[in-house]
Amino acid sequence: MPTRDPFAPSPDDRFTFGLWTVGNPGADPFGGPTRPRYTPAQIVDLLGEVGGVYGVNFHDNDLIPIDATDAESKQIKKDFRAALRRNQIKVPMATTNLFSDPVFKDGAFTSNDAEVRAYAVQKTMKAMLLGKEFGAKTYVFWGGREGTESDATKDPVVAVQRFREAINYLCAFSRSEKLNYKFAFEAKPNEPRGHMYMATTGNYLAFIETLDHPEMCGVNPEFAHETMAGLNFVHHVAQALDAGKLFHIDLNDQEIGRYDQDFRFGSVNYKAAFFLCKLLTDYNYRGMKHFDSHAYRQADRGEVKAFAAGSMRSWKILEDKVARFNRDRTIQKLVRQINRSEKAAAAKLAKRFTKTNAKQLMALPIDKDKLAARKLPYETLDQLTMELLLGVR
Ligand code: GCO
Ligand code: MN
Ligand code: MN
Repeated sequence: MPTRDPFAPSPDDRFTFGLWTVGNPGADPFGGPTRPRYTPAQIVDLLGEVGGVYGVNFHDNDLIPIDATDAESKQIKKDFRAALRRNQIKVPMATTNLFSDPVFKDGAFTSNDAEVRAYAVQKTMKAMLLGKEFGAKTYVFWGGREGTESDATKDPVVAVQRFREAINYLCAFSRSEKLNYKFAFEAKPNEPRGHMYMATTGNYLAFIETLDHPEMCGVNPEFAHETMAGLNFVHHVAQALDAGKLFHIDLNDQEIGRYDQDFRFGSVNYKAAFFLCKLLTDYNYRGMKHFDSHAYRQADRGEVKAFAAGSMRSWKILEDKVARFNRDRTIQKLVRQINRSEKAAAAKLAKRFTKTNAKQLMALPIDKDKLAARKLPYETLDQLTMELLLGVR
């Protein structure tokens, strides 16, 4: 009897892809497409062939070209809906393309032109309705063109104010139309703009608290985005989790200091990928895991499928590594050893401020040299982690 593949994905894993990710035709700034452009329905069929996929997400114009006629749009939706049904694939997230058309050359919600800003809000309202037609629950905002090359061109405080005005408007629209969206903001430091305003997930966590409806807003951090800037992605996700704001996540990979590579998840920084998987597992994240990446330019249709299957498989393998880490006795003993007792008198006094606690803590003799001399076997712990990851443990 063939044994079940322990790393096979299932819809329960909540893995999603985008029409623009698996449908990416392989063009780059130096050359045209290397693969045919598939229709939305063909992309859904491809994901169905891969198997185990929960959902497919889209920008308004991934589904309906910006200049489509009503008749064309009707036909595309009909074909797409049929493909979703026959492959049992859902649409959990939708978003707006506010970056490709020349009208957005200086931004959408932050453009210096008030009519461009109005057009961006109008386009987003229409795209929110389109997403709802297919059952999307999360609405992602990625401000691809919200930034500058030269700060002579825009007042950066005004830009934040304009952004807030647009988001408050759209929150109110979602509420008044009973669309029930959760908004998820996606930061990125640069590309396509020289500098983007909301460069990190932390920028958005602070911004959200200034909105009219912070409760409906969270973040969609992307592995490659913080990594491009040389930052530790896992720490950004952790802060979002702590704030109860991790509404969605974009998984892919990226080498530090390079162009925006959008590599297959797990293909470069697999140690960081492991710690991300551990974080989401330990904190029981149940949201969507969206692969925002694309296959190498050399890939044909079969290789695009291999890319999609590989993305999910790597996550499942890392989940298995996390389980091993969490039940490895030697590793867990070290973890306990390095997290020293909370029961010590000083620790208890420093836990919660009261005037009495503070007074007692002030007076308490603490031997700092003794504390400094305590063992921290971090070399051993990290080496064991590496051996586990490398498959010899
Ligand atoms: C990028 C971004 C986008 C967004 C997408 C959804 O670097 O191009 O990651 O792929 O995720 O536009 O909002
Ligand atoms: Mn990206
Ligand atoms: Mn993304």
